[in-house]
Amino acid sequence: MAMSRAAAATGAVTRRRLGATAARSMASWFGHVEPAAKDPILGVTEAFLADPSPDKVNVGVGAYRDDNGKPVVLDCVREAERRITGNMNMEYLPMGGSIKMIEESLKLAYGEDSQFIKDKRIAAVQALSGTGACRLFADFQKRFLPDSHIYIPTPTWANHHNIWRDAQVPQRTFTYYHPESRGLDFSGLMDDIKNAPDGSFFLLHACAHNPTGVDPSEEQWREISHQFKVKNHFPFFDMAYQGFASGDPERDAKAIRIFLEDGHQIGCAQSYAKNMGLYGQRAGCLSILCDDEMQAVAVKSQLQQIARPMYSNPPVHGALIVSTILGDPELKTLWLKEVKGMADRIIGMRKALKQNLEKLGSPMSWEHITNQIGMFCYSGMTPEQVDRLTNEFHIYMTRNGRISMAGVTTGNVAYLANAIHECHAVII
Ligand code: KET
Repeated sequence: MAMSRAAAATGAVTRRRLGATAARSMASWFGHVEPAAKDPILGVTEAFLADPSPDKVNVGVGAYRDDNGKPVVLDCVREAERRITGNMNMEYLPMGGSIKMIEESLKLAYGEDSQFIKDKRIAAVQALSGTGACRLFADFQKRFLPDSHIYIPTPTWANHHNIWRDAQVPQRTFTYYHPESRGLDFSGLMDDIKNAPDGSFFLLHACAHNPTGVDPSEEQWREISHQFKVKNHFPFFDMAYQGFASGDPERDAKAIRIFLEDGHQIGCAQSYAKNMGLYGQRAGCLSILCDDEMQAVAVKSQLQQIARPMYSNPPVHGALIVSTILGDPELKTLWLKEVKGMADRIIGMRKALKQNLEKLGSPMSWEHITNQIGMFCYSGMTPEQVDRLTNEFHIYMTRNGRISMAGVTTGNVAYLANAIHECHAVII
């Protein structure tokens, strides 16, 4: 709104009276703002894009690429878009998002015939992809259980720390990975579950743990679930890779189903970034299983109230794509085939990377490359070795040694293996 002339004049007088010092500080409102640290994952993409080398390889961000290294739009998504075009309006979605998309998401996570869905016991809202779902939950946790903590696995997706930090929920960590075996530290994990105060919140990766690619076995999940019951802990599942672990979304929901069978109340963050390739559409869902329908209505209304001043309501296009695909048996079948295709290509690249390293005469064991699952291989390389890979070979990856297998292709796998061999295998 334009300022009246009188008000502008008063402002000018006030500024003169404040004197030179105040004027200087007014001129630099943000002079004290230091540049933020680079994001450990998305910062890698920025560095990759800035590198002019024709040899460069990006195995940083967990984003699927085809065998030519190109981003993929799934056929089911293209078909859904074709059906949507000209058929939609641009109205706001409700604060909680698309009801249809939420219904379909719940079926994926909780099971097609879930009694919890029938009993309307699940409070769920469409979220800004997996990140937004986690953030909404963290804010909800802070608001309604202000004294609670969140237990986060070591290691985890770096952004988990930021999300719960910004929601002002204090964090603790629990043991997860066993560096020597490059597998799960199951006894350490169980000890930490037992030693946490009763009724603690735990963040669990539902499948395809990021960054390690190491998941508990079904039997181990059962033991974890049992111990959660004994301790009355709350499991919050981040499910960003449903379908990417085994190639089958139903199988990848197994951990959640075990917890449900055991009578836990759970929270779940779902993302369609990876499994539908909808990265930039920000399509996801947050759900919380409640005691009964009345509680679910209350919880949902509170989640909406958290969303309203933050972004008001979620975007419509990605939600429509999701509900169109999952709501149509033919498109859903196509989607399942395409998810499996992506998972299989990654599994193939794991084998190829391992074989290439062995062919080079690497004396080390590379079994973990094929034992680990999902998008990532947690290579065991040190930050210094990763720096060498980047500086000498133009290979971009996170400094924790994580390789996004989704960025490995028939064309770059030999180059990658050779560089790893140079920087890693011979040093240790
Ligand atoms: N949880 C996990 C475990 C995860 O790896 C990601 C993304 C997300 C949630 C969030 O995804 P969203 O796009 O908000 O649905 N991970 C990859 C991308 C990123 O860091 O943003 C990654 O680890 O490379």
